[in-house]
Amino acid sequence: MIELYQKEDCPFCAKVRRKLDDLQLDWISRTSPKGSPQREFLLKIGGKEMVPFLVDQDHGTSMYESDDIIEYLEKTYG
Ligand SMILES: N[C@@H](CCC(=O)N[C@@H](CS)C(=O)NCC(=O)O)C(=O)O
Repeated sequence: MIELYQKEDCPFCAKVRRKLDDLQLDWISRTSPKGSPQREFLLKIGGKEMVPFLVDQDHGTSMYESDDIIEYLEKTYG
C-alpha cells in the first residue's frame, strides 16, 4: 500500500498526487497540516517535518522530495 503524507495546498504534493492518479495507483492520503498528530508521526518515521513524504510498504521504501518520488513511481509502476 502506498501512503502519501501531504497537504492539500502544497504544490510539491500536488505534483505527486497527479503522478499517482496518472498511474492509476491506489493510495492513502495522510493529510499532515502543521501541528497535527499526523505531522508528529511523520517526524518520527521520516525524520523531517516536510511534505510530500511517500511510504510504499509493499517495497519497503520511503522518501522525501517530490521529484525523487515521481521518478520512483514511474520506475516502479510506470
Ligand atoms: N524540495 C521539496 C520541497 C518540499 C516543500 O518545500 N514542502 C513544503 C510544503 S509545500 C514543506 O514541507 N514545508 C514545511 C512544512 O510544511 O512544515 C520537494 O520537492 O518535495
